[in-house]
Amino acid sequence: MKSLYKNLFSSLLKLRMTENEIAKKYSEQEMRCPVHLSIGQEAAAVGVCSNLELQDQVYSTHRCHSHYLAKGGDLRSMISELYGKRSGCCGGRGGSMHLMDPSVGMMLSLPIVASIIPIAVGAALSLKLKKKKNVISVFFGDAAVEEGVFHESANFASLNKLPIVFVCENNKYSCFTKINERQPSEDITRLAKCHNISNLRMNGNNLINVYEKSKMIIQQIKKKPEPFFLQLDTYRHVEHCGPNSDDNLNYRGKSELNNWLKDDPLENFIKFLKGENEYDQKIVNEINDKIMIEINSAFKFAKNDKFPNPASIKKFVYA
Ligand SMILES: Cc1ncc(C[n+]2csc(CCOP(=O)(O)OP(=O)(O)O)c2C)c(N)n1
Ligand SMILES: [Mg+2]
Repeated sequence: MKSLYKNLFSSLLKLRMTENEIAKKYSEQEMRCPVHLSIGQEAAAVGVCSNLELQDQVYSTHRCHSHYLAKGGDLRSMISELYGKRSGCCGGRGGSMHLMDPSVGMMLSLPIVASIIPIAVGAALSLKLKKKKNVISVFFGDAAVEEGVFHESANFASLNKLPIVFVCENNKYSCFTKINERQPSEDITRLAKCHNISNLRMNGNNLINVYEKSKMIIQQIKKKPEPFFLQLDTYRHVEHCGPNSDDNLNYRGKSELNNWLKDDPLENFIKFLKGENEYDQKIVNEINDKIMIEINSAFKFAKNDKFPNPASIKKFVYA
């Protein structure tokens, strides 16, 4: 297997296996932190982040597990954070919607919809003022563009030619409300166009395509700083928050659901590898085993870790 394909596959599989394990622990009521799983949407994170260097920065939302891991965030600190333990990336105070690991450029995740966008734009301004050749990548959902602050941020980034990729993961839903009940068109690039921002809409479940396109976009921004808006159409496989299916509520049509579940990023990539004659079951098994060992060790560590000292409750509270 070519080393690029091996790296992409390992990264994709690690996200899927980690999310599945979190889902399991949550279902067994061993973990109580609410989790917005990225199962089904992982190719966006892997495709974009695989083109980023250590000093490039990522900002994310409530659905941040995949961005954190794809940027190289530490797995133990993530799982400990989900268990509310002191070795967690926020000392056990943040939970699943506040994942960060600045040592690898995973700067911040915030659950208030769209609130991360102006912060990422500020970071892009900082890079530009410091004449750094790095790029910011900010991930958000289709609902975030409905907040006014998205437009102020996009306008500012465009006007000041900031080095930022706006990555909009369009999974069609804001909780239970479909995009066509909220916006006049599912083509969200129309909102980039009105701010004079170069843009592209594509299927976000085809890892190799997302990887290749974002490679070009990121290289271009590094040569000549200016924002880019990338719309990646995708689908979440489980409920908005939690490990279960909520399709008994019938807010997602049966045929839509079946079509999107078949367009699975992991299955798609395996098909791609087979088509290229690059699929090697022995290597895949090795990758799988290595990831499982890492995941088991992270969960074991997190469970044995201590909760934060109650006496430290006021630490980090700004007076
Ligand atoms: C300002 C604000 N309003 C409402 C919420 C409640 N809320 C949390 S996630 C969410 C839906 C977000 O949808 P989207 O941005 O498309 O991301 P997805 O969950 O689909 O990944 C909402 C409404 C919130 N967190 N922040
Ligand atoms: Mg959405």
